[in-house]
Amino acid sequence: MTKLKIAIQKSGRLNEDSIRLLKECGISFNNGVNKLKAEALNFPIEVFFLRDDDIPEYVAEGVADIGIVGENVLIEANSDVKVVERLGFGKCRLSIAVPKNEKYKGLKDLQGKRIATTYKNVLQKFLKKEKIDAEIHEISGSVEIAPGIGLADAICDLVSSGSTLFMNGLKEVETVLKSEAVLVANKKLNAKQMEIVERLLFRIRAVRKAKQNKYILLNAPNDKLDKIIKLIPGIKSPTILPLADEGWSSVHSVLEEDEFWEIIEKLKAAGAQGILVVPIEKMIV
Ligand code: PRT
Ligand code: ZN
Repeated sequence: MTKLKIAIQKSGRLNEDSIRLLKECGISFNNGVNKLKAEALNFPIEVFFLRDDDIPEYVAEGVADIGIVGENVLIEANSDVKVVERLGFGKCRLSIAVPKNEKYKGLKDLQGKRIATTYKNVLQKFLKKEKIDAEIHEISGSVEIAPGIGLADAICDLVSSGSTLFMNGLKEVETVLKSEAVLVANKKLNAKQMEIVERLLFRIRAVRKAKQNKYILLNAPNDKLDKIIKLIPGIKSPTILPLADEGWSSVHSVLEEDEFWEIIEKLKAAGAQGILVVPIEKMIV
């Protein structure tokens, strides 16, 4: 039987979310503590636990068929793989930061400066595109301390909350790249392997869609139903069931997370009562 080899990060920021995603897709396997690989028990995949930096090349060379990796690592590595899906976790940005007391008016201020980074290739391309001639110092870690020890005038590093920059007396001045975890695939998968990728993708999309939506139940007086129904579009249209209490109905529907609070406020104002909001586990539309 054909099995697909998926590479995920062994430990680090993407490890837990990658494992969680696969488990939410109903795939069970052992978590890979002190292990290089684990076989799924109920889905034709084998999970490889690797350093994130190795994943793009392993997938490009077919050692693994697919992988989960940060776009930042992928773009830096410039490997020949296909991005099949953006996964919505591991979000961060690759940014340029300078000492916070430095006056910074724009990219021209970086001209002739020394910038420390672990993302040499991405930074080089960015500076070239912006026609800035700066000196790139490639270092392998703790980039944020480089200006403090006189190694560089600026840094280019990943930022999520910004607290690392703040604690090191730096301020973010330019975004070079926005990144999130992506599912990548080898470009030469055969039809059988692609079929497994499609099955996995179907599950991933159902899980992600469910997270972006909530199931909502509420009671409404019948004379307000029209107004309330207009507020909640639902997948097709809301389900309306009569309550035992005459003159009242129960309305069931699905709301998107983004517009959720705004709609709840409007529903209350329109006369809805007993509003229940329930998470959705999987959503196939
Ligand atoms: O051991 P391995 O090589 O596999 O892991 P790693 O140490 O190289 O990577 P890891 O686990 O730190 O990050 C894995 C991936 O998570 C990255 O490639 C990004 O795609 C993603 N990611 C998301 C981040 C961050 N957010 C992030 N904030 N990766 C690193 N950081 C670091 C950043 O480098 C800086 O040191 O966190 C610090 C800044 O965080 P804030 O919150 O203070 O801004
Ligand atoms: Zn790494």
